[in-house]
Amino acid sequence: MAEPQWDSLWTNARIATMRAGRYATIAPGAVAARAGRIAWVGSVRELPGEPRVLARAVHDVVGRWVTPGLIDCHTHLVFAGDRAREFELRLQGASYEAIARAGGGIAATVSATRAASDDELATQSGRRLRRLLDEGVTTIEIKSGYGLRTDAELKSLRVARRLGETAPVTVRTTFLGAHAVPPEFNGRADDYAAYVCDEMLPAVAGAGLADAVDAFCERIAFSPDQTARVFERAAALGLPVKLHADQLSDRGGAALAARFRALSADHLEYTSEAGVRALAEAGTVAVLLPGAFYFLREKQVPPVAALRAHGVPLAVSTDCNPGSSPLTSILLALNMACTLFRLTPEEALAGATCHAARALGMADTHGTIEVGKRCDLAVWDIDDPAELAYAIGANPCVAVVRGGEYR
Ligand code: DI6
Ligand code: FE
Repeated sequence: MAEPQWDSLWTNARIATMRAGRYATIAPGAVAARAGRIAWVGSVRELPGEPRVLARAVHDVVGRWVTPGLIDCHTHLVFAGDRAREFELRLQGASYEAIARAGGGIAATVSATRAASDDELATQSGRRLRRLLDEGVTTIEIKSGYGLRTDAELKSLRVARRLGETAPVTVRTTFLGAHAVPPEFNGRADDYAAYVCDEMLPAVAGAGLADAVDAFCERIAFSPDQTARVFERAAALGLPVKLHADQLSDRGGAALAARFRALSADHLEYTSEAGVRALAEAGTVAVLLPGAFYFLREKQVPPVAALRAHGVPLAVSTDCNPGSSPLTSILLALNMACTLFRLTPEEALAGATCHAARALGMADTHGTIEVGKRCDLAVWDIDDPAELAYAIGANPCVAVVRGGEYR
């Protein structure tokens, strides 16, 4: 008898392929994997033979929903300590910006992260990662930005890479040296930006530890000029860029990101119509982060209707970080994207699959269930895919397939 052509076959599934950002459902459907990639997807009726003859392993998912593995495309997952105390202060009236100006906020996480060993950092961050993986996440982006010194930034990126080797998840790393001005550079943001460009960026690129470069363009962080300098250096080193843009005020961040053909512009609460148009022209993905909006009790929502009207792809992510979004649930992020930003459940799911892949420059290989893509799948005990964004605090994920295998 001939060798089976596929390694594994999942059959009797209801498949939300998320092709072109739509559910694009196939039911009853089947999906097959060979060498970690999707080798076949289609209706059960069209399978080219008997399942047992076609694949070495056959999994009957008995009508469960199957989606692409979820992609969390914007996280600051690697940090030490927590900021629960700061949460207390904020509830007694202090604002996020006031706490940051008083040396708390990001600076507090920076001291804890600098002091932690690689192992400590990996243990603390691994706990957060586990919670995301339990909800069907198969790819995650992890930013540095709590080291703000060459050694500590390298350590954070090293730990992020290591999490991708020790846990069943694909990790994309982003260097966010321009996240905040560290205490040693107080009042000297220009000097620190130069240090990021001249010393940290070449060291990080030289060590091959970053897949992209990000910056926080904001009144309490870096100006558009400083950000542009970081981006010019990133481009010279051949690294794509992303930007924390217009989160707390309109600094023209979206247009700046577009000028550098950024993979994504993230937050965007204060982005103007002109900024939206620039994103559309550049093909830059808008990453919406409702967890930060919620946790900081922001009032201005991102211009979702304009982004939609201009055809800007919308991604959704946790922004997992200790200060503004201590969120380790991608499903809750989907819910918030709908309740707070008025995305549809279909748009929200596309935001954590298809469009999230594009925000990481991985659209050719990840984010949809299509032949040739990596076989990363999540299996759900739900009756309708809208439930993923609808339910609050439920985790209907019953199995995860990573690179064609249950892991
Ligand atoms: N925007 C944010 O909301 C986070 N970083 C950023 O650039 C906040 C990070 C923190 O407060 O620790
Ligand atoms: Fe962020």
